[in-house]
Amino acid sequence: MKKLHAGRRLPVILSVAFCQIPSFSFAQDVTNADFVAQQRMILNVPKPGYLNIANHPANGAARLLVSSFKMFGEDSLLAISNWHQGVQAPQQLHTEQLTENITWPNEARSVSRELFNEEGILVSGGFLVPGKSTGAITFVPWSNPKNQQELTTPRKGWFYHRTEEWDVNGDGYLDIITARAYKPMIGRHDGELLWLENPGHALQSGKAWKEHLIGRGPDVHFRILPSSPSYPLTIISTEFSAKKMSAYRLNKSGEFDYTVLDDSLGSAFDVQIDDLNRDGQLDLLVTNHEGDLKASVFAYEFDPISLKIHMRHTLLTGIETRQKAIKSASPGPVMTFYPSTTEGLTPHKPWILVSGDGSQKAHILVPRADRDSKDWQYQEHVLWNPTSTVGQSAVADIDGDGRVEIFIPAYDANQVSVFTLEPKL
Ligand SMILES: [Ca+2]
Ligand SMILES: [Ca+2]
Ligand SMILES: [Ca+2]
Repeated sequence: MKKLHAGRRLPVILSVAFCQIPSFSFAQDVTNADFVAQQRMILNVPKPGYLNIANHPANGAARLLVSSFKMFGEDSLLAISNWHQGVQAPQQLHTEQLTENITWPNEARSVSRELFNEEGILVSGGFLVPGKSTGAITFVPWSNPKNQQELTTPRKGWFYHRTEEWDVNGDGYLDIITARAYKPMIGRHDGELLWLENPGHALQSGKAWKEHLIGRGPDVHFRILPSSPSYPLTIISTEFSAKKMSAYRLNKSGEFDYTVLDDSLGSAFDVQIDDLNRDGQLDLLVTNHEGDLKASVFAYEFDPISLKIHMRHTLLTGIETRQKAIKSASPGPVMTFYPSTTEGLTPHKPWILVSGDGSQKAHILVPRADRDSKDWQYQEHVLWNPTSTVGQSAVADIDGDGRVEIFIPAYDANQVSVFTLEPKL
């Protein structure tokens, strides 16, 4: 573990367990996979908002990255390590504060070594609260996290949630695609999808990367369609303020064509791309973020070439927002995952983890008919009900024992709960 800077606050530790809490079972309708979720421990972590898993380049060992932010004072990016004995022994875990110099860190994720010629974490930051609304995209190198580099030029009141990489201009250097939002307390909101041009040889110059506007509207989340010879660079974006899901596609003249995919889903929030029903065709997995019973999780069957939507399926709706603060809404980020990495135990269709945000729960959606690609029904299970805002969760077999762990952040409760999915044999 890296030594902290002299004079810095010590890293916040740690982890008191509720080990072996009585488990509950779910997936009783899944014929080939039947699992019990065991709550293994609860880590005490200040204001955890976004979680992610990253492998440290030195030894490949998994780190749980925690983006920790609050209304006032310093925010921080934490890395929790030593998991090889950790799920049984929470007192063995180490928590390292990688940086406290990023304003309101949102998504933090490992990036391709190609981008910066060294391993590190790319952090999207900022949020609409006063004093924290001017965000940035920041690279934090594993070798020296204090030597972080901002890739964006500060722009007052604009903040970022997600990044992806793609060589947009085809010069051989991966660029960064991101979206940013402008949401003053009073006045007009705005959103921009943009790409940041990798300067190549000037990587370590410390200068911000050149910004190129792709389009107005996308403000929080997006995903790039997987590369295909059948279509050029295509970005599926959510437009939270404009209440739309849309697509931007690079055309031959280097501009981006715009297509509205759905303008009736409410305030569009997260989007992921996966083949949900395992019919061989990619689908879109999308959440909105609504304070009333419109709060939903949707799946879209679509044609990635024509970008025509064939069918929208509502996987979960009527999600109750229990958080009482102004603008509270549900759900938050969504992801697909498999409950096991062991051959023979892995179901055909992926499961879905919904971070509830204002619902104050973590919801798991299990396909009702694992082998029927025409069936879009899901059984909802509440994995955890911490009565606290639930931020972005993470899934990985973190200790490498073949059983999958699920990590859920409870923001207001200053807790991260760790579950293991046990196959019922
Ligand atoms: Ca490039
Ligand atoms: Ca499909
Ligand atoms: Ca495990």
